[in-house]
Amino acid sequence: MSSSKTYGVTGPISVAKPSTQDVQFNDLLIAELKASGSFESEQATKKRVEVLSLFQKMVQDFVYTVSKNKNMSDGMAKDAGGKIFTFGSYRLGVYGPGSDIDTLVVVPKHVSRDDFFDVFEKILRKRPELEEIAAVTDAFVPIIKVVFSGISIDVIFAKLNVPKVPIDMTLDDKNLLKNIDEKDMRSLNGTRVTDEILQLVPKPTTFKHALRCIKMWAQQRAVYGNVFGFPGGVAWAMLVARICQLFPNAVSAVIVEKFFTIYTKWEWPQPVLLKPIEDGPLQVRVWNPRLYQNDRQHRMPVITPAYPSMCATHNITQSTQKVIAKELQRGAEITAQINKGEKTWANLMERHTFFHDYKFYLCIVAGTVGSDEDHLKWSGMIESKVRLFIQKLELTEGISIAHPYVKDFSNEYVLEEGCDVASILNAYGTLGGEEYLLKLKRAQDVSAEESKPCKVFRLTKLYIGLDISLLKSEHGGTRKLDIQFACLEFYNLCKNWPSFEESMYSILIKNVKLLDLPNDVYVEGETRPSKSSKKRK
Ligand code: 3AT
Ligand code: MN
Ligand code: MN
Repeated sequence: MSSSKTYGVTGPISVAKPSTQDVQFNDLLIAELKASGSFESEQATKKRVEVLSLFQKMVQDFVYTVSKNKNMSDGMAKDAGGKIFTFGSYRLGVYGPGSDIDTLVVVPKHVSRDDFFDVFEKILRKRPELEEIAAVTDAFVPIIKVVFSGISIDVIFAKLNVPKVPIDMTLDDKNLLKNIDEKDMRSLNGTRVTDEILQLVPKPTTFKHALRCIKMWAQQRAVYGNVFGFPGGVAWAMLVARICQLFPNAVSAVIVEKFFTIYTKWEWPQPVLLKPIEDGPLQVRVWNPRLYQNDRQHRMPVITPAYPSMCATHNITQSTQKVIAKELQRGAEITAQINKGEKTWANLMERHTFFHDYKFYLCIVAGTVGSDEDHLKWSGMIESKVRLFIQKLELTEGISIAHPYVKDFSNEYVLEEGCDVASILNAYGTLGGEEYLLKLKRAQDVSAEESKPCKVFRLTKLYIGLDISLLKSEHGGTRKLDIQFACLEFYNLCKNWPSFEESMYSILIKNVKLLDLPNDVYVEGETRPSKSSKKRK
């Protein structure tokens, strides 16, 4: 079936049907996705569907219970409804064996967020399938995280200003956003955006397979992750969706190829839009670079389709943009070669070489003497600020790229007698420090009973690769790079955290040369760079 409807803000570039060669090209792509474990088994997917239908029942049970408590009649309490929606990779149809299910519980106006964290949580706790549960009531988007029948499920909540939420309810009507609070609006956003994306692509299956490929590529190449200034899942999805609109009849492999050729030529900061930006009934900001100075600073804007439209890539910095551009270029070259039979899809997905590529790295170490939860808050806060540090580094003379790595590394050591926090902090993150650290007791190697009397020092490290352009001073000699100012500002920013306590939390930024990178940043089978390897920039 070919599509005649026009999708997006311009007409298609080509409506050509796939050639025999396109189909072969595509078969190879699907085979590669299967071989690398992108899809889960049919049985596992069936399990997800069953769990979701059970959750739907629990949500109705929840709304019914609260309604009855409010003295509603049995009929009215039943009619009040309640519905579970999904978003994230599950909703987009690009989930793998390790994915969670992101869900949204939507309820009518007489059911409150407090009821969700009380009545609904109790309903969850009663289930024998429940393996883990953690509620975070004070987050930007409050959430209950559970592991249920072996599946991780994130549950968020939204209350609508309507008397009932029937089972056939959809969330596309923007008037539903009237008179609801900000937390509810934020919670609704994920589902509203993913639902719209799926409606705005001509062939959902083609889109899903192409997106699986781009997600895998972006993860392997370490250009996936909003926190550190790269596009996240939703942004990559919209980028792929736009290409699907431009080539409505193409197979996934061609979409992937066009993805690279089009985005290597894209004239940023021209935005990627899936439909014209809509006005709406609320006093909320809609992305508009003509109106807002802030929005003009977005380097590679990718705009969400659901009202109120926002930029999903506002975190991209000068450096991460350069890194993304280089990866897109590589993708364009390799897909062209795959087309000629000179390379394979597996070549496109080869792992990045971040820990080989730079002569100099910075390592940010966050340490906590305290609970796991304390450390998660401290290190999470630091991670969320790394982007600002990157921007400061970019302004430092002599730095042409400050490239953040998209994953952190963590460890926990038992503080026995004779080992101190400062020495561990100094040793962590370098090859030179490894010998010292190996002698320490790791918390994961001792039983809870054994480590109880001792304190545990928890550490997380993050790496930034630096591309340094040599500086010449006025007198002809080379000037030293001075990152003191950027570091100092970052220390201050982190230590200004309201829960900061000098006795509990530490942070240290260190210079690490390529050959002094520790072993744990390399994966099995990856050879460490050596003095003779000439791969360095
Ligand atoms: P997986 O297949 O689950 O790995 P995903 O795309 O579903 O990939 P997540 O489950 O992490 O990724 O996130 C789903 C959506 O939830 C994406 C984003 O809109 C929202 N989200 C994730 N983490 C946060 C967060 N810390 N704060 C607010 N929203 C978040
Ligand atoms: Mn998810
Ligand atoms: Mn999730």
